[in-house]
Formats: sequence, structure tokens, C-alpha cells
Amino acid sequence: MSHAASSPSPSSATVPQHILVTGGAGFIGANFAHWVARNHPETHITVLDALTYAGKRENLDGIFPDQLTFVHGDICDAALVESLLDRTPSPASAASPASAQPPIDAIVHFAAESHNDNSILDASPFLKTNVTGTYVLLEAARRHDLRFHHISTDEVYGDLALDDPHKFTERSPYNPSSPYSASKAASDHLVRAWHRTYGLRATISNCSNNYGPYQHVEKFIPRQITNILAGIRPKLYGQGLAVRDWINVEDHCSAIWTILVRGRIGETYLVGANGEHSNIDVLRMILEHMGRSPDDFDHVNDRPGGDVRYAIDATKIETELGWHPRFTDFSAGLDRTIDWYRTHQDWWMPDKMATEEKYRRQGH
Ligand code: NAD
Ligand code: TDX
Repeated sequence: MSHAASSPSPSSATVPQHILVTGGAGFIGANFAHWVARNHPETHITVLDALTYAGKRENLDGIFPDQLTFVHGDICDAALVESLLDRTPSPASAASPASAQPPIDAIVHFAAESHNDNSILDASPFLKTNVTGTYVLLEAARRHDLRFHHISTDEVYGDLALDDPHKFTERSPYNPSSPYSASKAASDHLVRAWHRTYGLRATISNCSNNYGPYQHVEKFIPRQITNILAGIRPKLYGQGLAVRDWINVEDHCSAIWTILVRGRIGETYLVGANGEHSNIDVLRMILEHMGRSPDDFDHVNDRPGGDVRYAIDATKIETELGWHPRFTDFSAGLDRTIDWYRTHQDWWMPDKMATEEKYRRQGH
């Protein structure tokens, strides 16, 4: 995004008064809402979430109700989005407690269809939410001249060979592999275009694989932990040699806030925590932490077109914005995550059997 309509300049380091968090009932969005509630009680949070299979309203339980407004709705619904951003006070809203909130001054955009395997079965919701939904939000942000932060993924860069000495940087070429990552790449390009063409005050972050509480049981780490807890053997795609660069979701949340408040407008920042591990190593760590034998799992079909390796060079956000990950002890983070799933069976159990049945039909 370096060729801006106006040259890139530091965004003011003012804390937003009221953020619209799209997808805030999902894994990272909910962790981010909790993070903001803990660290910035002065910022009001409006969550807009369609509550798809991946979102749960109760993920936001515990946030002080005065700091949170929850709106159940679709980011593709332009009229609904406009109604949330419209600053004209109506007689009805003037009398309601909600009108005590300052107007929304920033959008933090998490909402997406996020799972690669689902995108291989049916790409259509990915195009709708990730591409059209992002377009709807960009247009709304443009009309109201709002700060816009777009949450994206390192998968837009494709993959690296296992022995490649390089990592992804902000200058890596786009080369997405799956319908999911192609739709995220498309959304990144839309954000860049809205910045360059219309001067939208936008930033993008591309982060590596997150782990932590509230992650859906379809994803690798929660699937293996909950399989063991439910008496199902863990499932490893292929030989498990693919490498992911793991980051604790808390560190991703602090990076997003840092960019939102201090990031240079028009810039992209890669976010990662030097957490490269092969899938088989992660699975063996989970088995060991849960007292199982290291071979107590099944090999299943690999993902068609599956990416081999992701690795993030986070030098830019570290040197330019002074952000550093804090939760870099992966083994300790995995232990805390195992504990969370152990103590939150009511949270994940309702989704477990349907998820496993879907995987069984895919040969996973
Ligand atoms: P998730 O699937 O857990 O949550 C997505 C949330 O978006 C859900 O609450 C869902 O209900 C909501 N949603 C989906 N479609 C919607 C729509 N049309 N309107 C409103 N809400 C809708 O996803 P996640 O893992 O929390 O990922 C959040 C964002 O972070 C995504 O943009 C993803 O691409 C990005 N990301 C994820 C990772 C990761 O490791 N999970 C890594 C890098 C980037
Ligand atoms: O049961 C499994 N066994 C297995 O070996 C599952 C579900 C996955 N895998 C493998 C496939 C991948 O190599 O584990 C790796 C991680 O898989 P996912 O958890 O599906 O994550 P990934 O495809 O890497 O994408 C994730 O990180 C980037 C998120 O889901 C994306 O939203 C994010 O953009």
C-alpha cells in the first residue's frame, strides 16, 4: 500500500473511543474484545457478528455490559452497517442509554469464513463474506471517513519450502493456494485500493496461525485436544511434516491494537512470534501434555493443495512500532489451552460430533 493517494503518515496515536469489531463473537475477535475490555476500559466496543457456526454470543460473556454493544447481523447487509455508523441522532436514540456512546470512529474487521477445509467443500460463503462483506464495510468506512484495520493472514503469500531460509515479509508476492486464502488476498487488495483511490485511513495485518481459548474444534490444535478428551484418536493430515508458525492469540490482539493506534496509515504489518513447529511435533506435544503415548493418533488424508510451511518475519512491526510478543513459550501456552478445553466442555461439546462427521466425509 505504499502508493497512497496521500503519502503515508503516522496515524494519530489517539485511542479510539468506539470501535466496531466485526466477527467479534468468533475466536480471535472475541479474544480481542476481551483484551480491549481489560486494557482499554475507556473504549466502547460494538460487535457485529452473524453468529455463523463459528460464532457464539457467550464468547463475549464477562465483558462489562456498559462497555459492549452486541449486534446480531451480517457485514454484507449495507443498510444495517450504515445504521450503526450513522451519527445523526434520532429522537428515539437520543432518549436511549445507547446514545450515551460516542460515535464509532474505527472499524476492526475480523469477520470472515476462516477454515480452509470448508472453503474446499464450498467456496461460496467465502466469496460472499470475505470479499463482498469487506467491500460493504470499506464503502461504509469511506462514507464516514473512519479508521479501518483489516485482519488478514499470512496465507495470502502462499507457502515456503521446508528448507527455504527465508520467511514472509511485507514485500512477499501474493500467491494464495486455497479458496479461503484467495478470498482473503482479494479482501487485502480491496483495502489497498480503497486506501490508494479514496484515501481511506486503512492498515492491514497479516498474522500467522493463532492458538488459544474460544477456537473452534474444526481447527488443528482444538481438534486434537478435544478428540483426546472425547475418546477419539487425534487425526494428522498426511505425514504431518507441514510447518505452521504459531502465535498466542493474546499476542495477536496486542499487535492489532498497536497497529490500530500507532500504525502508519496505508501500511501492512506482518505479525508472528517465531513459533515454527511441524504438525507432527505439535501433535506429539499435545499427546505428551495429556499423558498419551506419542503414537496414539491416526494418519488421515492430506488437504488437497495444502500449504507446506508458513513463517513470518515480524521485523517491521517490532522495529517501527515497538511491538513484541510476550507469550512465546509455546509449550506453556499449549498447557493453558489444554486446560481451557478441559474446563470448558460445555462450550465445545455441542459442535464436536457434527465437526467430526464432516471431517469423516472428507476423509480427514
Ligand atoms: P472464526 O471463524 O473463529 O470467527 C469468524 C467470526 O466471523 C464468527 O464469529 C462468525 O460468526 C463471524 N462471521 C462470519 N461471517 C460473517 C458475516 N457475513 N457477517 C458477520 N459476521 C460473520 O475466525 P477467526 O479464526 O477468529 O479469524 C478471524 C479473522 O482473523 C479472519 O479474518 C481470519 O482470516 C483472520 N486470521 C485468522 C488466523 C487464525 O489462525 N485463526 C490467522 C490469521 C488471520
Ligand atoms: O485435524 C487436522 N489435522 C491436521 O493435520 C486439521 C484440522 C489440520 N491439520 C493440519 C493442516 C494444516 O497443515 O494442521 C495444519 C493447521 O490446520 P488448520 O488449523 O486448519 O489451520 P491452517 O489451514 O494453517 O489455517 C489457519 O491459519 C491461518 C486458520 O484456520 C486460518 O484462518 C488462518 O488464516
